[in-house]
Amino acid sequence: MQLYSLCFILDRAGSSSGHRTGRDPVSIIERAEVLVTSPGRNFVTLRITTSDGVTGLGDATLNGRELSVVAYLQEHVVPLLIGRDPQKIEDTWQYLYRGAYWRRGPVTMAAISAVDIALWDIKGKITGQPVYQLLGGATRVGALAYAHASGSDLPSLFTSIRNHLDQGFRAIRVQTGVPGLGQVYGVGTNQKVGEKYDYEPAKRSTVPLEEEWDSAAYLQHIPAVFEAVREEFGWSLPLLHDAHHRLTPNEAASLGKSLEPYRLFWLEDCTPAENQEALRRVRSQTTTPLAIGEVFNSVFDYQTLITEQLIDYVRSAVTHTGGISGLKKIMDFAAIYQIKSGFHGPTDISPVGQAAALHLDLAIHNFGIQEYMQHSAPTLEVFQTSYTFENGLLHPGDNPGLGVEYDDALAGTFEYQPAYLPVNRLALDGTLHDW
Ligand code: CS2
Ligand code: MG
Repeated sequence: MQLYSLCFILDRAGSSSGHRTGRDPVSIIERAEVLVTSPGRNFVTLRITTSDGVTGLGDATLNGRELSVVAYLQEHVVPLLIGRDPQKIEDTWQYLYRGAYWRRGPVTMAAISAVDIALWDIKGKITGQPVYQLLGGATRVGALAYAHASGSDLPSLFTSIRNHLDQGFRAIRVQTGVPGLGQVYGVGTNQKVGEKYDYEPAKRSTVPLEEEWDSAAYLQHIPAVFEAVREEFGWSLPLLHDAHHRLTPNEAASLGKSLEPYRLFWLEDCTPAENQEALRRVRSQTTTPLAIGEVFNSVFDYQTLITEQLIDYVRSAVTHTGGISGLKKIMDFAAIYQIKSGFHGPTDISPVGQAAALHLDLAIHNFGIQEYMQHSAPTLEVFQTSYTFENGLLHPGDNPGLGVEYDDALAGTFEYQPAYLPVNRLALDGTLHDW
């Protein structure tokens, strides 16, 4: 994939963005590059460079729709950034959000998120501070992480759980195959003892792969899985589960109720939540904690869920909900209703996005837990990170900014390849179902 980069050399006679708010900036945005690389999976990164040569990175990856964000950035955002004051993060956010006229949506908000994250990276470098210090400093020594454990059956699931416990994880998400069904969401290849978890649902293909589904078989199967896991691993290990949008509100209520004896840390995406009121049904039937929001991209997607306390955790990715600025506003709103964070952190959030999430995790008071799926070795060679994972806790590190560097030469050797998330069809009759 050709490296997209748009370099506007500023004409001192005037900026291309035509803004005039306040004093003339000390330095301005001089270059913005949209970088695509694919070390095992596709990533889109925005790099902003100021006239002082300070660079900031933003994660613009939208899994399976990457090139739509590339185009949005390249055609409609980068030209507006050149000449702007890189320190005016909030004004730039509002300029790109309100100025677009066509508000919200995953593509627009992924682009705005990337700009926001890159500008916080720059502000950290200019001030010599890690971003979390600029957000009010640390309110915890580290962010509790949870791992993805899975298996096609109980023995392989137990091996996967043990592998992650041996790595130091202190919270585990549990996903298994469903008897009678083929590949389903969240079940990676069965791990051998000590083997790294490997699951990339967005397979490189020109059309989405198809998986099959049967909600009745799944609802029948899952409670016994958690009974066995509690039997094997005890009651102090926080366990999470992702229903991945595949149930009706009534099915979700039934699942939440059937899992109550196993005291989950959370049940995630139990039912599609565009219809936020659907969660009233689930909430009224079960005390199993609920996490929702990884496909959301604005505070309005949460408004009923938060004000009616229909969820316990905000699942958004910092890369899909307006960046550090956007997600922090949502978390400050959620804090009023005693709702905590559970930020999205699969491998389709790049190390830049993961680092941005960790700075927020450290700074906000209403932190809950952080997803940590661990990127592949090639990915971590392209993106050199400073975040650490010790004793089950993640820390972003104390380098100025986000603490991530990007290796252009290596990134350029990994060509973009089309890749799509799967689609789901009912095993019974092929009806298209939520994946
Ligand atoms: C999943 C994601 O991590 C999760 O909770 O829901 O892995 C999701 O399937 C992917 O981010 C889709 O790209
Ligand atoms: Mg999920």
